[in-house]
Amino acid sequence: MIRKELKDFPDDFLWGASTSAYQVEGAWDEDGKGLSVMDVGNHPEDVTDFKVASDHYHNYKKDVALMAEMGFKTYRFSIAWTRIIPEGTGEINQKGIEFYSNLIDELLKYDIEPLVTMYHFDLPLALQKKGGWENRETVDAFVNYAEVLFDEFGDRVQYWLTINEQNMMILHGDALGLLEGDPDNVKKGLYQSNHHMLVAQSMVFDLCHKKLESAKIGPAPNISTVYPASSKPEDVLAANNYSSIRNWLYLDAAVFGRYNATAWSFMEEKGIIPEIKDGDMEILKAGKPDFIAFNYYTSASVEGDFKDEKKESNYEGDQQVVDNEKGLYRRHQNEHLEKTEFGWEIDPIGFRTTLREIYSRYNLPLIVTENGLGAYDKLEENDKINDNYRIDYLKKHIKQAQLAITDGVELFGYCPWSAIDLVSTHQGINKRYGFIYVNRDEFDLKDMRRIKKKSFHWYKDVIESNGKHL
Ligand code: BGP
Repeated sequence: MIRKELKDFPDDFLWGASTSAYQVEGAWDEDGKGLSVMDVGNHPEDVTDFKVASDHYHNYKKDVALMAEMGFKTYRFSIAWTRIIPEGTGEINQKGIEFYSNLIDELLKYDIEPLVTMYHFDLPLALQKKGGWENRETVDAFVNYAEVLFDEFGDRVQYWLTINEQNMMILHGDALGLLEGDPDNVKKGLYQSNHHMLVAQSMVFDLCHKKLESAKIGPAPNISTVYPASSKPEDVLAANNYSSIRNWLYLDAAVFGRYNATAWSFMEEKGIIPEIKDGDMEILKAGKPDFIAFNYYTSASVEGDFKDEKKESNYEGDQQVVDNEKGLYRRHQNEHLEKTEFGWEIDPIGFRTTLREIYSRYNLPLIVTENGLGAYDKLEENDKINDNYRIDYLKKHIKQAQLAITDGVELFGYCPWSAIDLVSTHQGINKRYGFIYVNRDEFDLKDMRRIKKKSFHWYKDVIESNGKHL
């Protein structure tokens, strides 16, 4: 095989890392913050809730200083809607504005570009009580909230992300603590919610461009390449089905302003077509993203053979495990991939393929807003955390990102999950992802001190060398 000469990461490449408000901040009811669905969600009892999390709210200066020490060019964080507008609509909470304003200033002090997610799973509870995203009024509430963010922070924030992992909220809402009961019974409402989110997102793209001359905005779904279990045509078709329903439904709407035909026919077949109001499709067409942000942890594999009915129910309540859709696709165990301690398959080459697939389909600049490995890190003597497995995972993925750049993909940033340890969506604080260790356990808050992991020093060197030292 001919070995390609690798292209360098661009000089202004945005190296950084990510977090989300409810998973890292804590201070769940302080300074006028309203309740979000995450504060009251159906959370597993054997792991911590999100009330204190990593207490970033009170430690943001310390945390940002550590990010600066690593050399971050960007920091992707989310704003808690309920800190800004506690009830989702209506009154604005100045203390919430102040917190994010200070955080942004702190980042800019170190020349770290803020990359802001407007909404990362934590819908205001007040809106949920009125039907959440199923209620059309939530569209206006989101647009109004976005306008407040643009007015308050638009002078300092250049990069905006609308909705984190809309596709995972629709496909795996129960794993994320968003839904109760049998997901099948709520599907119709979900796809109505999905439509409203798509409309709201497009309106916000448009609003951003109207209000802020040089700002850039994009969606942030979780995108993974989908492998067929074999070259059997049924399997290939199943992979195509799953990719349309999992990936392209979301990005086709965000970028092309239309529904993906395969996903539409799936909704038709299931009787879950959303109500589309006059003018909605025009709204979808009008709002355009400037780039695509996406999260990638692993690839997916499916098969299309449904003869063995016994294998039908496999649902594991995890956002990275395929939930079978009878007659369309069924999860396949990819025997070529190793797994993390938490059962997520590790697939760096799949990352390169995913980057290529997205870029060739949409031709927009890409930024990776999550990628990483959750593990039970061990705090050893003298405050050492030897997270070699994390370094190995990230190294392999960065290598593949560079190969994708060499393939011609326009990639302008990489933000692994997560900058600092935080509470996982449903598996607690001990499923750790950070470069910075937070000294607490599920139910013992200890001293919450920050400790640099081995990966901290490694990533610092990666950034310093612009990806040359891996
Ligand atoms: C994504 C979410 C994040 C994050 C990550 C890791 O789906 O956007 O919020 O938590 O997955 O998942 P987990 O926390 O379940 O390990």
